Amino acid sequence: MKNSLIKNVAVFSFVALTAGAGNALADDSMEAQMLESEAKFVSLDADKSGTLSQDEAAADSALAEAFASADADQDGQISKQEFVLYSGDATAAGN
Ligand SMILES: [Ca+2]
Repeated sequence: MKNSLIKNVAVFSFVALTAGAGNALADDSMEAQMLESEAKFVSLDADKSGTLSQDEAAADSALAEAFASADADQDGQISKQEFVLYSGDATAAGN
């Protein structure tokens, strides 16, 4: 049940992006993008500590490269919040 909901959100996000994400959809697609970031975060957090170490970030070459800038408070760990912000910035820059 929960999995199919996540799948639907991912499909919706893809459709919204493909359609050029009109202004009316901005809030929804932002939310979908956040869910996507969180899912990515969970998959990278190998030891389920709730933060990404430099070793864990190494699994994603783009994140490994941007580790220092993604680690906003420079504590050597990327929190979920830092990762969501980093993902949003990366997506914005990609546009
Ligand atoms: Ca940090």
